[in-house]
Amino acid sequence: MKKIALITGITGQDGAYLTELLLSKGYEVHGIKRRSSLFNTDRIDHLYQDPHDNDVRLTLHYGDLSDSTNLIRIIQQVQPDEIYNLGAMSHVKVSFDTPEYTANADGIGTLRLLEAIRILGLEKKTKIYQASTSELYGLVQAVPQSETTPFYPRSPYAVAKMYAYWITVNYREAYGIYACNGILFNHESPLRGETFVTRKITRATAKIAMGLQDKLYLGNLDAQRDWGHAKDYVEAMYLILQQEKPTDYVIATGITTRVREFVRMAFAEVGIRVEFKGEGVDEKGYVAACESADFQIEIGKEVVAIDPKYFRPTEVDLLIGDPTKSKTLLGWTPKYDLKMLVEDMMNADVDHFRKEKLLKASGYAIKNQYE
Ligand code: NDP
Ligand code: GDR
Repeated sequence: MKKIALITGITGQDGAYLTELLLSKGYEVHGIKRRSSLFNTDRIDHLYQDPHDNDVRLTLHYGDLSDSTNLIRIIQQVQPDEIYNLGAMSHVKVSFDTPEYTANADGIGTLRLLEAIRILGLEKKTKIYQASTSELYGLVQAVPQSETTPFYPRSPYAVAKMYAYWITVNYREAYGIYACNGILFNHESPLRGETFVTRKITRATAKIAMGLQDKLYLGNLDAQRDWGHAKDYVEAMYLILQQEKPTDYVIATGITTRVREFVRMAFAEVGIRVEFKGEGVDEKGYVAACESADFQIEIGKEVVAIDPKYFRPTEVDLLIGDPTKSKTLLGWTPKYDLKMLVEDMMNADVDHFRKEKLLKASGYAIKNQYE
């Protein structure tokens, strides 16, 4: 029998990779997408199937995590074997600007799904995966962070996700629902949202190398993150729902890297060596050498600068995960290391901006985007 999965957040980075994975495993996939004034399905357009065709295995439904009636109706109609709750206002900095909305979508949204399972009497049929996060660890208590490390959330996003984490555990214990938290550390890819730091860096690096942008403005260069590739991480989500017993897992690489090092690695991909002058809010990164014949930028040019607007009211300084449990119980190991991740992202962005440069040279304007 073909399994049926329902994915919230299907239009996001992880939603796209997970959809691809589940379709490749023969699943029928349903996704919840928000109504938007523009098309917002770029990441899954290559998987689109005309709903009028026979044997359609990918179906999108309009919906929102803030609307329980809509969630109940979709779940009743779809009767999923597995729900992957990836939908969220996922930007930590933006959550300080929209704390109430974040609590509603990221916290209560999870409750709405769990209640829908209960209301529809699907406790024994429908498994649910909750997209929990390393942001729960927040202010460092101990490293590396594992399933037993205490939480100390440091943003409205993390506090909302903390509610979602515990309500998932509670519904598992109270009602016997197969409900699991994947505590995923940062994972990136060429599909990563443009305002997260890694993608912001790879896009800007490609543009600077191409002469399309002057400088990259960043916030805290000293934050340390345990970065993996989203393709590896969606494999873990799938595995988490295939086990005999439901439980919670840390998914991480076990290696941490500073933001400034990610900057160096990205520029190195286009043959540009960046060195940083000084420390703190005035810090600047200048081109120490330009080794690439393709991308010639002036030596000594400042390519990175700090803009304090990117600092957060409370920061998470250090994340480094301990993936022992997932390696042992799920047999999960990532295929990508950080170097491969940076290469993958840089290749995609260089390719993209090469085309944009051609368009610009032919007189077409390039879009401005907010970061
Ligand atoms: P994205 O920001 O790329 O995608 C978020 C998705 O959620 C989008 O499809 C978005 O829709 C949707 N969404 C936002 N608000 C709502 C809402 N109110 N109702 C329904 N859908 C909504 O995130 P990622 O793919 O990177 O992350 C997936 C999940 O994993 C998120 O929950 C995130 O918090 C969590 N997470 C991510 C990590 C990472 O490093 N990527 C690490 C740990 C956890 P739209 O396209 O319309 O905006
Ligand atoms: P994070 O990711 O907050 O860890 O949340 P993000 O890439 O936004 O920030 C990582 C670190 O980089 C620092 N930083 C900047 N960040 C952004 N976005 N823009 C900048 O200009 C900049 N300069 C420095 C940040 O201060 C931070 O320390 C991500 C999201 O995907 C969450 O949804 C997820 O739960 C966690 O990862 C795990």
